[in-house]
Amino acid sequence: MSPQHLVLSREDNILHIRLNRPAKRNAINDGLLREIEACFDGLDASTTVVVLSGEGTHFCAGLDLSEHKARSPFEVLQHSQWWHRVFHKIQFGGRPVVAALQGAVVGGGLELATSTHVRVAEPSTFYQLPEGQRGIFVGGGASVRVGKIIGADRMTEMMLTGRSYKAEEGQRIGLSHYVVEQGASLDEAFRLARQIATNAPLSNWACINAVAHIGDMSMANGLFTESLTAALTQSSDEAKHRMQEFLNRKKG
Ligand code: 1HE
Repeated sequence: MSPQHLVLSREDNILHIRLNRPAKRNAINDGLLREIEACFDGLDASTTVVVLSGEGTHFCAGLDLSEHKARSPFEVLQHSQWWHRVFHKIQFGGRPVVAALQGAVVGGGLELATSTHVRVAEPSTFYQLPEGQRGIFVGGGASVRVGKIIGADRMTEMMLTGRSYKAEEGQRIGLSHYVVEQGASLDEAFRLARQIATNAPLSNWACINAVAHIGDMSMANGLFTESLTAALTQSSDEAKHRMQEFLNRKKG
């Protein structure tokens, strides 16, 4: 069944997932989350990189507050864990995900953005965690992912004061990796995605998975895991072929 809240398209091995609820500023309701999950569950070998963007003037306004209903503590816990599962699939699905950002990247929208690997922002982009103002707490992984990027201390201040970081400041603290001209984030995201698609898929998989997991380990376990990952990648036929290709190159 074709998705209702997403537009999907493809350029060679790059899958473009576009959040498509611009009238609601791409707020994430259960339907949209379900469709994002189905997309990442359904990735096949022909997809080596994903570009994620939002239709309209805002990337994503976070949790769809109009879907709020009284839930028991256990139901809230399960709902939050569903968000975690979906964003885990984005971060660890083995495909680099490049996000094109503009306008609001707030609440659950920031949680979504920080589950991607490369983030390109436009000057209109702003980042906020307004959960405190809404009387709730983050539930889609921000305390781990945003906390890791900007630090627990800065995230606490951001939530307490409702502070909004503009595009340039956001780049400075790591919320995006690039800031480009207004209207140019999607083109730049595709340019980067095409570049990433030329890497060996196994190396991309290792960059995504090993770096994040090693970051959670002790030094000894991290170094051991790095060696195992090096063993896996360097002994592949593709690595041998690519290294030989480099050595055989003709200098112009
Ligand atoms: C929404 C949502 C939403 C817009 N849920 N409907 N997120 C927030 O607290 C952010 C709330 N939204 C905003 O602050 C603003 O809408 C924006 C800064 C993103 C955009 O402002 P603007 O002036 O362009 O649009 P607008 O007029 O505020 O909104 C346009 C429509 O989108 C309007 O609906 P309409 O039917 O009246 O036209 C808004 O109601 C609707 N809309 N944002 C529902 N979020 C896993 S836990 C995660 C917890 C969180 O994410 S908490 C943060 C929630």
